[in-house]
Amino acid sequence: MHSWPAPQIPELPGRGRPVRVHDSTTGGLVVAAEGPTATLYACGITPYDATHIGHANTYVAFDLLVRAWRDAGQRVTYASNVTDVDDPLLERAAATGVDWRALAADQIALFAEDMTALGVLPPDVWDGVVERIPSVVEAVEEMLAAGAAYRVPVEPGAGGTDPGLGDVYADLSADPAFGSVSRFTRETMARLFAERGGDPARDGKKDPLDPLLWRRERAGEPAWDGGSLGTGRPGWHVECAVIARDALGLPFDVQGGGADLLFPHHEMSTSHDRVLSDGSGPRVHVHAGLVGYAGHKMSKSLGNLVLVSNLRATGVDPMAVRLALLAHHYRDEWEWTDDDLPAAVQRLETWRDAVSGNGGPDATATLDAVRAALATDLDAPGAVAAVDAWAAEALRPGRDTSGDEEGAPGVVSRAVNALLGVRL
Ligand code: 5CA
Ligand code: ZN
Repeated sequence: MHSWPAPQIPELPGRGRPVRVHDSTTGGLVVAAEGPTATLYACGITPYDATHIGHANTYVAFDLLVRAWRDAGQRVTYASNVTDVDDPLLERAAATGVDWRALAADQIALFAEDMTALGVLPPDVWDGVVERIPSVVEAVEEMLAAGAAYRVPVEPGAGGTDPGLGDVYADLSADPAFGSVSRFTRETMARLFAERGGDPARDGKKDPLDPLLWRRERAGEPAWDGGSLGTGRPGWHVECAVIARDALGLPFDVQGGGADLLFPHHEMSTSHDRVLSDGSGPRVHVHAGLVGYAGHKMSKSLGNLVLVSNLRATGVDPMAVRLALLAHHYRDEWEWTDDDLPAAVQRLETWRDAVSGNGGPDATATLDAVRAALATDLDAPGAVAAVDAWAAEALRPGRDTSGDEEGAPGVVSRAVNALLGVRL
């Protein structure tokens, strides 16, 4: 798929330092990518509803990572997907009487508009699941051949003209490292698997946690040629495993998403990565905290949404939306309130005021503080505080301006743009 247009990233003096992030597996800070190149796979949207503040928060978090890597001189490849065929999309399309492809296309276009407005860098590789089906089929065939997957009979009427082939599930017992990403107990895994799209009660599975790899054709559902698997469509986790592997190779540096993806999604996709390779997967797992609204996690299925497109439609400056997100650390769980936006609008105005002057206080320490904050687990609030302090000094009435640097406002403005993605 074509991703959205890339914003310009201004040049900055000097260079950022190596970026460390919190690894969900170990709970510690680790260097996100060693060496001259850096690779990221951040899970993309399921396009059945519009981008809400929670999604935006997660994509802005990974955008900060890409920007910090680039500032540190690393060559970045960022890959993402769109889950453009999945149960919630098909259900929403059926419920609203829209063709599922049209619903997906509309929501993907709206997402791209929202990301463009928020100054989020586009992925270098942006693959829809429906574009990668032959590759997923090959991977599932490979897992079957390796004894890491098995077929489960389908109910009468399912399976098109070839009902005997059955659905295909991963055999988790073939992967001794299963569980090593989340390190959750079996009990927690069982609860989350049931809550987050798994089918623990499906008859014929060896282990209730075994995830679906290939779902045979069902009446009223789209299906693709699956070669020796028979007609059907891919399971969720294997899609991301294959898209990431095809785009980045294995191992790659960071696999990311919102905290709801740690288990089962990233546990399962990493298990598939291992089985499909020599045991490699993502080196680091990074998860953004879930944003809530009105007492619950903001979610398309609950409907408690603050939509980026609605905010834009009411004339809100998208840079203020972005600043509202940056006021929270990406790993925090927080709730969007009516105060978030006015505070960000005020800050944006102050910053714009402060950089509009001819000359200002020296910006070297500010640039360094912004870089240091972002290199330490993408601490956007720390970076924002450093800019706040410079702006407050620049605007302080009666301050001594004799030592002002002519280029300082430009340096701050470019740093805010390049590193925080906020255009002043
Ligand atoms: N298509 C899958 C991933 S392969 C998916 O989870 N799609 S999604 O549209 O539901 O979410 C897109 C991204 O936003 C995911 O990284 C998800 O973890 C994140 N996300 C969803 N809800 C929230 C929320 N309330 N707060 C923060 N991030 C969220
Ligand atoms: Zn994913």
